[in-house]
Amino acid sequence: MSTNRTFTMIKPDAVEKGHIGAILDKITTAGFNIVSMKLTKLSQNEAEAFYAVHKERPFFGELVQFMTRGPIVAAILEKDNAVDDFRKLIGATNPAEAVEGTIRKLYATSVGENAVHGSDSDENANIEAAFYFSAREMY
Ligand code: FUP
Repeated sequence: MSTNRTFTMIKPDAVEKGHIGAILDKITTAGFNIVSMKLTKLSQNEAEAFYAVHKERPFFGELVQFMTRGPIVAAILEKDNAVDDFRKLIGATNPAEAVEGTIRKLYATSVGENAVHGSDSDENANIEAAFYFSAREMY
């Protein structure tokens, strides 16, 4: 996968509240092309594997419980400078610190239930995209 791609999830809190459409609109209006997308649900094992980097953190159990409580939308997005530009579009992990107009400022409720994920590097974007999508699902 080229380095102008990033990976995102619309998390269970935002899906439950009916924000899929509004969030996808923000994403495409900001100039990202959707090159892969699916509505899916993580199992306990899948959530633990996806967030393995956080497994020693005190919030790990809560994070896995949250991420498995309902469906998510997983997507690969394409744009110049995708990883950094998408992190700007979603805002800080804690919505209280997120800039006005960012997706987390608009739709997140707490540091845990923060509406969306965005990869933090090209390397992780590749790993995370491959977690959800086969090569033939990346358009
Ligand atoms: P981000 O890259 O902004 O998604 O944030 P991190 O990689 O630091 O954290 C990953 C996920 O862990 C966050 F989306 C939510 C969860 N988290 C908590 O629940 N509590 C914390 O104190 C920090 C992160």
